[in-house]
Amino acid sequence: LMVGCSSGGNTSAPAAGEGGSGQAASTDEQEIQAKIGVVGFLSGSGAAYGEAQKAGLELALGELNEANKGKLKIELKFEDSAGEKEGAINAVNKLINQDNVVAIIGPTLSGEMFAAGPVANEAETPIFGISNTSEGINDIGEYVFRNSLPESIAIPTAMKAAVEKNGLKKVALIHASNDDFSVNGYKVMKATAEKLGLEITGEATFANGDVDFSAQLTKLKQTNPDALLVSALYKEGSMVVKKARELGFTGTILGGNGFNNPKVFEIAGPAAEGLIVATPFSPEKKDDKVQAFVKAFEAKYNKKPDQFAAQAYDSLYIMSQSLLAAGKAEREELRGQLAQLRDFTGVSGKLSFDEKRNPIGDAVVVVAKEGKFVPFE
Ligand code: 1QQ
Repeated sequence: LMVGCSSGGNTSAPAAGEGGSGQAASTDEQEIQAKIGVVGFLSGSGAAYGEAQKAGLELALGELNEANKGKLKIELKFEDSAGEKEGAINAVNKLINQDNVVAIIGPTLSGEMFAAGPVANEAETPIFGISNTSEGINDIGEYVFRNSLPESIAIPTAMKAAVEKNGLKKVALIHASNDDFSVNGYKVMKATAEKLGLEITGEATFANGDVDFSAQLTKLKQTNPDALLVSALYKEGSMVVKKARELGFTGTILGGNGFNNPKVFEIAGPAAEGLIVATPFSPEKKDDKVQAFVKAFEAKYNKKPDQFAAQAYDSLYIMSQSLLAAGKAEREELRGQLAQLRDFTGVSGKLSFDEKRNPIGDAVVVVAKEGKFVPFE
């Protein structure tokens, strides 16, 4: 295995692990040089997720390197996985073995983490999911962390609110059967429907990459549900919403974490109106920390941050805090500090972590209204 050290090769700081004794000078306080890899869905059908994550990370990077001057300098190395398991595995291997990163943030999709997480875990390199919401992510191994709120918390929150306010009794379910996240979300939706005593009138599936959903939606509409529950990524999910409205479905539509991106409004257009989703982050939240983040994000990018940007932003603050506590950019020490995380308040809310490093937090329920998500109340 590689020595678990990282340092910026182009700086004057001693490069621990690169020849010599591998020891940094201990006489004076050296600025810690930490190279962190990022694996993101930066191109392809879900590129808006990766773009939001990159924007959130780069905003946090600027703030942290300024605030930590003389103590810690973080460098980010981005790799594009294009949302593919193979791409994520290759990126993780490269970051660990070639770039010698101290930790990895990402990959974006749960399915990618299920594929690439074991590689990082085997190489004893911390890997930190910022958007992996499926059950079982932390079971990959003790080097695997995440700050993304699981669907098992978010979806029941949204469904309970929708049942209460919209009086739902009968629901139909549709999901992408070739995506781990969408399958997990569907399972949570189904279990929650059963728990809430809702009648399931019908179920249908599609595959990521599909563009025609009329057959499935025509059939589901005929079962006369009060609500359509959609577990999908934004591209297919938004097309499903659009088609359901085109076919004349007027009931409630509720989706999972995949819908928490402004692309939904671009793809679904006015058909997005009324769509209900749960998220740990809302740029509307009346909280000083959230509003300072939204302001800084808007100043830098001229748009509001979404949940993916917020969780990415928070993750670098967690990394910074843990690296400073570790006192060096070393994989094992960093893992130890991350594992000690018991609670953290970021812009995406207050999180606590259970003994399996799973985040526990509150979701807010939002509804699409005139091109943006607003609190569902
Ligand atoms: C997961 C998700 C997706 C919506 C991330 C883009 O939550 O894959 O777990």
